[in-house]
Parts: sequence; structure tokens; C-alpha cells
Amino acid sequence: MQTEKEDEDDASPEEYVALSDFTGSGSEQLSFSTGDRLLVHAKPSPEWWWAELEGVIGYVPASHLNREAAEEEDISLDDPWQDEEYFGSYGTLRLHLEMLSDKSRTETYRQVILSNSSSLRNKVVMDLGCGTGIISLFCAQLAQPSKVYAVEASSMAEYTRQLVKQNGCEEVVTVLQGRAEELELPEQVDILVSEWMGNCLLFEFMVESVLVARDRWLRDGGVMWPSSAAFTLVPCQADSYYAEKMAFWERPYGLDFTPLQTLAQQEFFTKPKFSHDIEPNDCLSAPCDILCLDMYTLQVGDLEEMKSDFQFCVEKSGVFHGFTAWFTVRFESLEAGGATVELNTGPNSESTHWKQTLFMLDRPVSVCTGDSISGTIVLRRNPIWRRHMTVSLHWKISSCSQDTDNCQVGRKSFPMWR
Ligand code: GJV
Repeated sequence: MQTEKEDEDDASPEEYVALSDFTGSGSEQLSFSTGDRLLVHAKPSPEWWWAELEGVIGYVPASHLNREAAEEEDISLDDPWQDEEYFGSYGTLRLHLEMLSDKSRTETYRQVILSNSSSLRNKVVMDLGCGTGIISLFCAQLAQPSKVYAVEASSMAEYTRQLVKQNGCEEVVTVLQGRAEELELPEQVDILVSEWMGNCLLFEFMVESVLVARDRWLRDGGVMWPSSAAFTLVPCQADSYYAEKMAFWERPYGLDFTPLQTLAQQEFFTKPKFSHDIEPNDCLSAPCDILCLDMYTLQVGDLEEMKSDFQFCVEKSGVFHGFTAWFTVRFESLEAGGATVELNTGPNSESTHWKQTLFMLDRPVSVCTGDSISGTIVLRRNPIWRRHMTVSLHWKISSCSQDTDNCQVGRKSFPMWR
């Protein structure tokens, strides 16, 4: 363990990478942008460090900086997509088991194929990122497409080929191993189906691969599945998570451990919490679709920064701990008058392996029925690490009660993960 003395002796500055933008106030604070490399000279407090950027020196919020990224960069900056790691993880069964075990996800795709089976007859389908090939096999078994191109970059593709054969679908399904961006096909496709959605919809940015393939291989008038995607937000309570990670330090075993709360905030609330299970009851207002992506018109460039204003009306008094996000995708029908199929990953639908994503405020705020929570959310793709993004939230709580003319504002940026 390092002693304070050693800390002082170790005077060489450490390099950190900015995880999000920061606008300093006053002359003492530095402003910087995501991806900037800062030299940290001293850490006078856990929250505020003394750092240098391009010869200028000032205070910076420690929560915006990441040391690991600065250290790792040398090893893997040559691949901002981190494909070796990414496709490496899809070369093992763990993630495929998780996705296939997700009944509501997998059954939705099955339902899409089944309810469109007559229209799929003699059609050419591309299944982008087919994994173990489940969607392609549904197509071959439940409909009669003329061809299914099952595209998979990871080494799982070798097994997928075996599964196709084992299930007697090799006449229809062709497994192509490789990155969809580098794909060569003998023909254009009528339908591009993919399960590309990540946490908070966009994380992993596999959607870019889908858009690139769409522009190159989907014929005019072809169909995208999913056809649209919505990103939903709600202000919420997160009592038990807050109790477990923050209130815990108030009186453990009758002792006052509150000096650890700043550390707890940094450690547990700086990044979003994936796999959060929000109860419908924890929603403080009606959820709101704040981003809607049209899979026919969406462009790769649009993904760099997605911004939206929001306004929520608090429907019940409680503690505002943070925001929870999830997504819904829709699959349009090919049949005249056919129903749209929907996969909703929110708290009022059957649970999925994505669950929801929780963004914790630094300090909870009590709110009352009738208060309004308005603000802006920005999803900013990491300019270096192409599978990562930062979610920035600005909010204003306007109290409805006349006697308290209070209006509180706050803002926070959450790196996911870089
Ligand atoms: N080309 C080919 N296969 C891909 C690509 C790509 N560009 N990107 C991802 N995959 N919903 N977030 C594969 C990946 O190897 C994995 O098997 C599957 O698509 C991911 C699907 C689930 N991930 C997600």
C-alpha cells in the first residue's frame, strides 16, 4: 500500500484521457473535450485535480478522466473498433447463450418471420451478425426464402455452418464469415434483418455495420428489420441501489463512514448501471420516447451526436435518484394490413437480457406530484473509441408549489465506457 509520503515523492505527472467534455467555470478550472489527454500534476481532493492541457494548468473534475484509457491506448489505438476483443467475445458461447436464452428477444424475431412467412417466399434475406444462425434458421424453417446470407465475423461462423447443416438448411442458408463491411455478395437482398441493438440501444455501434450493409446491399424498396428504433427515458427512483451503494456508509455497524461517500459516488455513480431492473413503480412520470431512428433514412454521420430535449411531469411524489433508459424496436409487416411486431425492453414488457440502464444523479432530490423535470440529453459517440459513447444529461426541476419558488438545475456526463 502506498503511503502519503511516497505519493508526494512521486512527482511525475500522470496522463489521463477525458471521458467527456467539461466547461470550467472561473479562471481556476480547465475546459476540455472528450478524448483530450491531460497531465495530472496533483490530486488535492478526490473530486478536483490539478492538471495541464496544452500548457494551460487548472482544476479538473476527476470523474471526467480515465487513466486506463491513457494506458491502454498505446496497445490498441491502432483499432478504434477493438474488433479483436469484440469479435473474440462473440467467438465463445457465453454471449450467444445469453442472447438465445432471452426468450422475449428470440421469440420476437421468430414471430416476425412467422407472421411474414408468405411474403418471404422467394425473397433474398441477409442476416447481419447472425451469431449461431438462429434468425436464418427461423427463415429457412418457417418461410421459403430463395436465399439467406448469414453473415458473421466471429469464429462462431464455423459452428453456425455446422448448425445449418445439422438442421438441413444448407440449401437455403449460406454462412459467410467476415465483417459485413467487407462482404461480397452475388446479388442484392430484399430484406436486411439484424439484431444489432446494444445497451442504451447504441452501445457497441453495431448499427453502423447495418447501415453500411443497407447502403451497399439492400435493393431499392427492400425492407429493414428492425424498421425503426426508439430510445426511451424516464426520471426514476432507485431506492435500493442508492441504499446499497451510498446510504450504506451512513451508519455501518454503528459507525460513521460518510467520508467514503465521495469515493462511493465516483466508483458507483460515474458510469451508468447496465442491467438495471426498474420496477414500473419506480418511474416518477410517464416515460418518453426521446429519440426515434428510422432505419431507412438514418445515416452513419447521424450517430456522432444525438440530442433531444425532454419534459417530464412528475406524477407521484418521491425521490428523484436518476434517469432510466431503454429502447423499443419495431418490425414493419410485409403483408398488406399486417401488424407491426414490437420488441420493447422497458419495465412494462417481458424482461430481456438488456434490462434497463440507470443513470444516477450525484445527489437525490425530493420531488412532488406536479413538479416538472425538463432538460436535454446528448448521446455523443466517442471520437476515438468507435463502440463507446458518453450520455450527457442536463436537467431542471421546477417545483409546482407556490410557497417554494425553487428551481434546481444539474448536469452530469456518463461515459459508456470510454
Ligand atoms: N459483421 C459481421 N458480424 C458482426 C458485425 C459485423 N460488422 N458486428 C457484429 N457482428 N445486438 N449488440 C456479430 C457478432 O460477432 C455477434 O455474433 C453478433 O453480430 C452480435 C449480435 C448481438 N449484439 C448486439
